[in-house]
Amino acid sequence: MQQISDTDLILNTDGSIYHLNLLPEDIADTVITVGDPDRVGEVSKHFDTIELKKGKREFITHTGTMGGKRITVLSTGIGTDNIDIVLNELDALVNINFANRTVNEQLRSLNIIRIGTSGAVQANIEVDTLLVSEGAWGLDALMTYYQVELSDQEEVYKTALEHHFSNRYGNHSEDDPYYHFPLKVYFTYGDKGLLVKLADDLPKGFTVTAPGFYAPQGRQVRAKALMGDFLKNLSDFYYEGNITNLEMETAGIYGLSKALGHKAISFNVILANRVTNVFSERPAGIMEQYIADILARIAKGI
Ligand code: R1P
Repeated sequence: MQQISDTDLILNTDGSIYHLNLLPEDIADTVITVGDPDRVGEVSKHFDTIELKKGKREFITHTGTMGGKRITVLSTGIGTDNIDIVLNELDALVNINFANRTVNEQLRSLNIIRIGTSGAVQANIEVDTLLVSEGAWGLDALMTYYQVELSDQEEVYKTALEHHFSNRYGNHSEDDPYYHFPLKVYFTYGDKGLLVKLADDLPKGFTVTAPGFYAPQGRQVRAKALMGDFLKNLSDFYYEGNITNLEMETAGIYGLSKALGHKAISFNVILANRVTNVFSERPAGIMEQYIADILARIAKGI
């Protein structure tokens, strides 16, 4: 069996995985991911027991039990570059034998549940609501580095958004500043089983994962955005539905989970409405409320 090299899979001297600083026994089969390291404690304070607290850089992990079930909460930091590290290292922890550096014959499938914040791009989605991503487009480049077989429907969604953008920003003359727009888009669904088990009664949406927070999400502060009307061009895209919200991790989580055989779902706490320009008046309180709600769903559904 082929061995994975010391630099493809880096282990620390104590045998833990390089960035997450975790040993295989440190994680549960259900892993909640949050962007903000401070949110880890806000989740684990609801656990009945906590057996482990570890961390390195922005990757803080708590593992414990809730209603007799083992559960891990882990912070990813911001962006799909971090998701690349988190998903590959979580997978290595459960599916690679660190002693002989080979892939286990029996593969384990994790439940990966994102609890994150997000901005709505439709006027009728109110701040302080909870929205679940049925699927997500990645406008970042992460999944263009992996071979993932898209379903026919995923291929159709991917192409539909690419066509929409090239109609708006491409097909112009060479001296048009938008002509060289380097759009790379991918689309992946969340896990249908988890969507049913944990979020059947919740509003679903289609999410765009952006590779940045400012111009890549249509914000104009000082650095001048290249693409005029970017937010409007996202909002008015329609293919069997609109884009509902923008954030920075979901498409990477869905794409890599699919590539590695894990199940993923992304909960978005809507803190901003980008069309009406309203921001939540109680971002911490509403997140606290939804953490409790989502944990109750996990306790019941998984
Ligand atoms: C940007 O402020 C961050 O907030 C959102 C985005 O996806 C990005 O990570 O999620 P989190 O609140 O989970 O970090």
